[in-house]
Amino acid sequence: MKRIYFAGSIRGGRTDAGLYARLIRHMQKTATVLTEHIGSPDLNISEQGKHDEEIYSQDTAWLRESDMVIAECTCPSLGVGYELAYAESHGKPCHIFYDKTKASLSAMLKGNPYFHIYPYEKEDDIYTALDNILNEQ
Ligand code: 6IA
Repeated sequence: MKRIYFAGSIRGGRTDAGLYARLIRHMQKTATVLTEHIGSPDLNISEQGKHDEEIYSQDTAWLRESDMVIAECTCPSLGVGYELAYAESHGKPCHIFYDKTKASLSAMLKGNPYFHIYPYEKEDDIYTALDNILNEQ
């Protein structure tokens, strides 16, 4: 099974946590999602500092082990931006989704031809694109 690193906002804001959980559940039908906690409704985002080195070390290890990165970028997140640059530097395919009715993606992602960008209007559009991505690579 393919190993997916799913990236979504945590300290950048949890508005889309429910969407992340639905996307993760969908991908888990055909792939292994290394970061299923991203969709968890009870991440304590006010907790600061204590475990940050462990989180960085674990997440960068998972990025290196992954076959590809799927990122949901409607809610801007410094961590997700960092992860995408890290994945690019390790040659991992990166697929970036964002709701074009709600957000304007950073030029640093949109302007980089390395990234596969999927602006969407309806959540259903994401599942179709995800199925194509997971079947192709
Ligand atoms: O800057 P952000 O926090 O929005 O960055 C989100 C991205 O960084 C996600 O795609 C995660 O892969 C990673 N990340 C950030 N915080 C955590 C985390 N925290 N655990 C795992 N990955 C993380 C646990 C809870 C914490 C708030 C104490």
